[in-house]
Amino acid sequence: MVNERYNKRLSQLELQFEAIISQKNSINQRWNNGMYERYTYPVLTAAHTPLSWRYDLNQKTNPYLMERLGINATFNAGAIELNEKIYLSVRVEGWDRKSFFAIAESENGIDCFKFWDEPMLMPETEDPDINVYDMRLVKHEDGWIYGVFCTERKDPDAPAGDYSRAIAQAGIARTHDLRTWERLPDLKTKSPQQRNVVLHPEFIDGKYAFYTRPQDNFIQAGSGGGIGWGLSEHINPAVIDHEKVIENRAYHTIKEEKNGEGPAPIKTGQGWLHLAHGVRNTAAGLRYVLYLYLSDLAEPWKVIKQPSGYFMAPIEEERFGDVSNVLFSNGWVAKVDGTVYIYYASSDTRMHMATTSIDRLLDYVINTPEDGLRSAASVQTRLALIRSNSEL
Ligand code: M1P
Repeated sequence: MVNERYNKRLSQLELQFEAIISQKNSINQRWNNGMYERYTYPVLTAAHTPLSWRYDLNQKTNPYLMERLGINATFNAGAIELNEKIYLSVRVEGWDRKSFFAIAESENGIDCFKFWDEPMLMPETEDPDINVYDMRLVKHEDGWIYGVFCTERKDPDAPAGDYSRAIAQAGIARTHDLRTWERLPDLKTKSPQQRNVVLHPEFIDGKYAFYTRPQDNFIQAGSGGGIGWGLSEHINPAVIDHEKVIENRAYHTIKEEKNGEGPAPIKTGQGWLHLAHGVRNTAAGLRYVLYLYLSDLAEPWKVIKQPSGYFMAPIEEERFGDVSNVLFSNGWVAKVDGTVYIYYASSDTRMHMATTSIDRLLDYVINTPEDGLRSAASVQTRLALIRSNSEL
């Protein structure tokens, strides 16, 4: 018998889905600060995932057309440009809280992102990952595309009954086509926890270089934290013997609690441009914002410019989600004409994008005053601005 209700609901779902994935995007004119343009609509949400990932579309086995395997969020995506298209390696989180990776592609990188037919099949090591997330995609000068991501497993030393203590480490995989992945051993460092590990795109003295984030425990940086730097002779396996912190946390700043490298840095004539996240505590919980810094071209571990404050913080709907008050970015693309596409997630829920340029980012990092670290110093910085304006 034809189930009319089923058919009607399915066509509605299909229509809604088509409307979502073909939505055109445009610059949000209300938020122009000269540094970048935010776009009006999120580029990816849970509703962008194909219906066939969430619904059993067989009327016989799913007569009520139930969404049994829903998707909770699509966020924290790595980004890469290949064959003039933009590809995002998206953190897709199911209703079961497990994250996995899936590639979404777009012709223009601004709208109409579509997920590939199936999620990524990431091989496991002999110690299976419990959860994987936040992949940074890097075209390395060795010829491979690397995906470096967080692999999380239950802490074997957690006391009985503690089901939240986890160990985070950096998983490493490589590919040539984003479809077939070779999993390499996890990065070895001396730190008990690693998250936000990023592979530098070039060899340094013939070695692989990583930005790391050593941490004492799963959530708190403790005595650790700060963006670290370490070299490894090989990538298979990658082992860092000496890790040094190059971008520190600091009291009463946007990165007081912790910070972490975002995507791999962009090479410019004036140094390596870095996008990172800074975290501070508030009465309402942790607040994650994005900031920029510049490091030396020949010695990328030497930070040469640190503008004060944040570059981007959550606004409007970006403020709300599963983990509210969070902006996080692990993907950006520098195009040949100098345009930069920044892909960022809000509140661990959805993906957005903003456009800017290498010139503007360099102007921002080089000419924005540093943090004086005291209210009186901030007043002096602002007074200098006001007084030079009054002389115009
Ligand atoms: O929930 C906010 C972010 O928390 C973690 O980032 P960090 O290690 O810097 O605290 C990550 O789990 C990240 O995925 C998440 O967006």
